[in-house]
Order: sequence, then structure tokens, then C-alpha cells
Amino acid sequence: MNHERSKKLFQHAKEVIPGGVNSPVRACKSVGRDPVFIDHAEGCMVYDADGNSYIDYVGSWGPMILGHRHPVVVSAIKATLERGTSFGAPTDLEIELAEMVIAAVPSIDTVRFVNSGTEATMSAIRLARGVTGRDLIVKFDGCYHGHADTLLVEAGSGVATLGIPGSPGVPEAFAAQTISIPYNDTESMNRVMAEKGQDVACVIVEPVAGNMGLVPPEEGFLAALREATQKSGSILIFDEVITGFRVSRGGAQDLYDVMPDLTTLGKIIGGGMPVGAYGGRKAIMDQIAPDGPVYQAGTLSGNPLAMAAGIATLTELNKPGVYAELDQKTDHLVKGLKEAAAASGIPVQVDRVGSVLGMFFRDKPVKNMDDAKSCDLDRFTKYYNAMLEKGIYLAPSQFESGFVSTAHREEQIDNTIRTVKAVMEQLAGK
Ligand code: HOZ
Repeated sequence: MNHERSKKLFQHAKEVIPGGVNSPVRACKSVGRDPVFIDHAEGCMVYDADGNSYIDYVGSWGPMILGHRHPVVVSAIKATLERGTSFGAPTDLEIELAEMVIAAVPSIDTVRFVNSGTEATMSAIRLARGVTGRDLIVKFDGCYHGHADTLLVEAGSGVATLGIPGSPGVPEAFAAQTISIPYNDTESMNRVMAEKGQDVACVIVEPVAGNMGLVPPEEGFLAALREATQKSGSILIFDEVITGFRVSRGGAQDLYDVMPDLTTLGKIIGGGMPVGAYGGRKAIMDQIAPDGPVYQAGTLSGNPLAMAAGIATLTELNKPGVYAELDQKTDHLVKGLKEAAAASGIPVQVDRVGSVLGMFFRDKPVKNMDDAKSCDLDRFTKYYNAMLEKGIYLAPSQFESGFVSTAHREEQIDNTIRTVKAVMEQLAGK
């Protein structure tokens, strides 16, 4: 494949944008190459600046559950565009999307829209601190909740990809307010909550971890969080920015039947436009300004284009059979990946929850970030590069997840499985 134009664009970008990218993992440093620059996308395909085409399993890191340029989403955005792009004032679209979110996500009574997942988690934490009058927060190693100060402790995603424990610029005093515990470690969590629970404002968790690769919760882990937080009077926050409307219509809370006090959302609810949201029990949400004292605001919050794209996306997802179809397609892909790896003799761990999937180059199951870090990163790098060169677009880090959309057809999934088989054989030297 020729990547000359992408290379030139990256050189140019590096002169005007730090690292040439607006989000670190996109620079592809950990997989030892330059990024490809995307020109356009359609359905489950992305096309780069050199005219190469790829089957896309990044899906803009999760939002594109209907694939790219879904006609219903495109026409909703176009129609809204005709009315204006931003008013900084309420619109009917915000009510419509709020009602759709409330109808789907069982623990949400009311919801506030913001512009990104980072803003959503940052605001939910402020709210938790405001209502409890406590400062400490508990999170889990390898969970990533955006780049707000208190959350960049033992974080996953780009922070893990770059191998940094936290970040310069986060005052020690802020980081000291965050306790990070291994994911799926109910015993440590119970110990911490028994010792410090009275001072813990909230426990925040990705109910299905998607930013250390895909790591599902072990049986009983989420229920134990619910029990411990109830006992200590701490707020339980489920960060469902990835899992919301993805692992099921009602998110991970519905799938595992554990109800948090607050939920953060993003990605799918904006249909590919910048969006975030946090919602939960009315008594808690009523503490947000203007009705309550906890302040949070935003010029572009509830932006009409994002609301319209979100409404169109959720309307499509409401159609019968959509999640069953996503499950079936992802299952087919996961089975194919397992078979391809087994035939090559390369040990891998492949898993899925709904249409999120992950593959670790490791011979034992991955339950937490330490397990994820101990997988074969060199092999991942070779795999990533070989797959890209054969037209399969994956997240450029072992510590990210993959996403299947309704636009992926069986023939593209079969093509992907054949490619994985060829690449695995190549890696195994067969
Ligand atoms: N942290 C994001 C994925 N988990 C990266 C987003 C991006 O680079 O667009």
C-alpha cells in the first residue's frame, strides 16, 4: 500500500499541531508507524488520503454503531443545519433526546447534555462531591474516564498506550484525592471502602472496561460495588461512554442488572457529533445549577446538530432486532478470530460484550490492567501493521477495543477473518 500522501500530511500536521494529532493515540507511536489520514468513510469502510480502503473496526472509537454516513443520520443533520448550527439557548431537540435516553437507560431520571465524555465524567464527579460533601474518589487501574485532573491516575487508553502513570500538570494534591484499585478486585475494593468509605464521594467505573482492551466485569464485581457504595453513602458512577447504547440498548447497567446513582454517556448518543451526557436519580441531578448549587455550563452544550444526529441514531437503534443482529455479527467475527489464532498456534484471548470486542496476545485470561500489560505488545505491533497493510483498520493500541456496526456485512466479516488467518500464519512463520 502506498501511504505517501498520509506521510506528507503528517509531516505538515506536526509543524502546526502538537505531535501532529488532536488526540495522542492517533499518532500511532506505540505501533511504530505514521498514522493514515482519513479522507472519507461510508458504511463500514474508511478511505485514506492515498485512496486506500479499509474495513473499519474503530468506528470513530465507538460512536458509529450504524456505520459511517448512515442516510437517516445524514438527513437529520442536513435538516437541522438549515435551521442554524448553535443558538446557546434551549431547543426542542434536547427534550426529545433526553426522553429517548431516559426511556432506554434504567437508572436515569433526568439527564444533562455536555460536549464530550471527559466533560461528562468531570461534571458527574463534581456533582458527587457536591452532594456528599466529600473529596475522595475511587477508580480502577486501566479504566479511562477522560482527561480531567483527578481521573488521570493509573488510567487506560492513550495514557496506558504511552506508558505514563499519570500526567505532569496534575497537581499532586489533586491526584492524592484519587484512589485507584485493580479492576475486578472485589476484595481490595471492599478493604478500601471499609477503611475510607466514609470519605469517598464516589466510586467511578467502566462497567465493562474498554480502555485497557476489552475486559468484562467478573461475576459479582459490579454488584459488590453497588453494595459497598450503598453502605458508605458514596455515589456509584457508571461510565457508560463506551457501553451506553452499545452493549445493549440500556447499556451495561441493563445487561448486568446493577443500577448506579449516576451514569455518564457520550459517543453513540451524538451519532458521530461531539457530545457527552450525565444523568441519574432526580434527587441527585436536582443539585445541578440552576436548580441546585453545583455549577456546570457550556456554550455548545445540547448543540442542535449533535442532538439531531443522536435522535436519528437512537431511533434506528430502537428498531426491533438491531441488537440481536449486532450480537450475531460480532459473535461470528469473534469465533473466526479464535479459529484463525488456534490454527496458527498463536495464543490469544478474544472476547466480546455486545458489539465491542477485544483480542489480547496472551495465553491466560485478562482480568485487569496488570494482565493486559503483560501481553505480547511486539506481536500486537506486527499484527496491527500487517492488518492495516491488508486493508483492515484497527485501533492502533493493544489497550483499546474494537467495534462492529450494523453496516458490517457478513462478506466483510468473512474477509476480515480470512485476513486474520493469513496474518496469524505469517506471524507464526508458517
Ligand atoms: N481515548 C480515546 C479512545 N479510548 C481516543 C480517542 C481518539 O483518539 O479519537
